[in-house]
Amino acid sequence: MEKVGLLKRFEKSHITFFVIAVVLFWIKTYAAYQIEFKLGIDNNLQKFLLAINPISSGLFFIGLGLLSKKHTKKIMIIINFVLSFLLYANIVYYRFFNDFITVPVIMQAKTNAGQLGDSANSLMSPLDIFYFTDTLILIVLALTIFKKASAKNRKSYKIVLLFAVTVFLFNLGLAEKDRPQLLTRSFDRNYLVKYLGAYNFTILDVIQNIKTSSQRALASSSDITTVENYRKAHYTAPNPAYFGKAKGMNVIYVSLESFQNFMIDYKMPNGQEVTPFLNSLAHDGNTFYFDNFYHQTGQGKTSDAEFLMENSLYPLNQGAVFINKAQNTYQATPAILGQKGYTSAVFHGNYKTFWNRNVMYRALGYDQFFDAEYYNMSPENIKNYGMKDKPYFQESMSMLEGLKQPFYTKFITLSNHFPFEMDKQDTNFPAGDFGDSVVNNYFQSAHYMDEALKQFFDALKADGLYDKTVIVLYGDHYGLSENHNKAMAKVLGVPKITPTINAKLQEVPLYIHVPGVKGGVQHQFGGEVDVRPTLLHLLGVDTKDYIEFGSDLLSKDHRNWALFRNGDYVSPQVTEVSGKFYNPDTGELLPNQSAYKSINDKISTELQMSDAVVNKDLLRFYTPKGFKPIDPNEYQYLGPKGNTKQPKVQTTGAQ
Ligand code: GP9
Ligand code: MN
Repeated sequence: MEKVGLLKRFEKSHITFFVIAVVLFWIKTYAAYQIEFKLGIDNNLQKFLLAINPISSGLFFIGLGLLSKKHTKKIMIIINFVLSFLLYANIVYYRFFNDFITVPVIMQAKTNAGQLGDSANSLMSPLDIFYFTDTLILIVLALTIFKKASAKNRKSYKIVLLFAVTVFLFNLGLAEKDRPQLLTRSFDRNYLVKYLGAYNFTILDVIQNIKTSSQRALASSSDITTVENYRKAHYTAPNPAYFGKAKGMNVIYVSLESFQNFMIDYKMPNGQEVTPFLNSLAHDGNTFYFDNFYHQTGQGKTSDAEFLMENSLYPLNQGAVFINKAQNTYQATPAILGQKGYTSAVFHGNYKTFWNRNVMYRALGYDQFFDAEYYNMSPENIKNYGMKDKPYFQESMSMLEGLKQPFYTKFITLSNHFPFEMDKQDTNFPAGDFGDSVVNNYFQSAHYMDEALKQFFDALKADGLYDKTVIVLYGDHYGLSENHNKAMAKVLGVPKITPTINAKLQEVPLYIHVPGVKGGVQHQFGGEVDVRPTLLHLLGVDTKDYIEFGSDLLSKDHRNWALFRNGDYVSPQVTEVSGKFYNPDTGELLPNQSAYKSINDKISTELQMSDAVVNKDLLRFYTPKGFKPIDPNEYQYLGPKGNTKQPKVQTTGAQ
């Protein structure tokens, strides 16, 4: 009898409810880790850490309910729901970006709100209700078995807190053992989640963001001197054979949405080329085509690529520069060329607030921004994020022709965007058959983009612009994330995607067409950061006085490597992935790993220098010779009725 009574009392205590809540939360989180995230678990210690890392968060947060005598269960359920929501948001985000949500990403969500809807829907499934089952079970338990349970005392939270901290320190200690400097060298969010868990990651992220915003406040003009010295030591002098060869010409940049280099010359099983136009351009001998060129974007995707190309600075480790650092001082290409008589404009079939472009373009010095408001956004003309590439280029022509020459322009395509679905009437190209609908679709949308580009080139030839314009085409970032590696192995005809193949999949094509200049296939390694000095040198603008991190791809002294924003590295001899060095040709680990440690130092310094410029807003302390600092307030994009460079007007500020 007594035993049964004890059991009954035990069952009905809040502590039991709490323990059940933590255990369910733990199981759910661990299941999510296994099902949703590819964290690269290498050894038993990592397996163990992954299994225990949700415990401290569960104890700490759900335990907060114990502080209230009256509403213990209610608070625990609410906290459980909030944590479940955070986990689920990370899951949906990861399904697309292969990455975790950070504070700046949340800021972005505000800016991009409403337009991400379609992508998000395609990433969710009814089965996802599983990630909320623990919350549902707790609600049922609270209303039934534990209905009458009442709290005994509040002291229990102190014990729980002590327990949570101990578990966390134990967890951190083991993690640091496996990965020294885990917290300081946080280039890769996967590592933090793998070792410390998705929830602790968010806490660390919040702390880190508070730290970065204080960096700007604490920076002073002396900070730029270190960067200036670094820059001087790494300046690559132009190649006299190309310097000024495009002087006075117009410039057209085309951002090829999600377009990866493996597509060039790729043939479908029936022998059909996917991108015949881009293939012919790669081999026409009159265009520079770079076949070892890498994207270096982070969470800011398209906008990060834009940032790299026009500033020759690296984007941020977290969030988009376009969103978080749009108030900084820049010395970007549109501003530089603007002071040399160029008119600058962007053409994009999406609304101007996306990626905070309308604010950032002012800081970059763009005279005009032809956004969705200038296009016929009828239902048959739009898909995904905006205008389909064919009507987009077609409608852009009259606006382009209306610009005062010489012009510096950027076209941002959209059709080849995840999930790469096409309207039936827009394609008769066969989809792939690789057992993954996203990968299968990719071939159709890339083919469509290729046709649109051909049409654009034909239009430029027809109106005579082609012969006086430098045209730069670049893939902005990968389109098929690691989540599709199984199908990608089939696409590439390899048994599996190894770390070196995966690094190679980050290649995007770069083309530079200069009228009257012989081009050809270029094998040197480089990345998006290198394009600005290459272009400015072609236009006859020396870059010596600019704070930039790229190296002219056509220079004889071009450095032959590229780094990725997560700290990985590629060169003809070495591929570094997550701190391990591989032979790029065989994919095997290189013997004597420690011999390559200097690569790590080289890339860390380079990223730190660039990050200092961006995070501390250092360009406000530096003006290159011959450059006049621009005032973003002088640029406004008022839509089709009043879009022009304006005298000082009130700014709205998007943040
Ligand atoms: C949206 C377009 C796509 O305007 O640039 O952005 P992405 O999702 O590729 O960054
Ligand atoms: Mn993009």
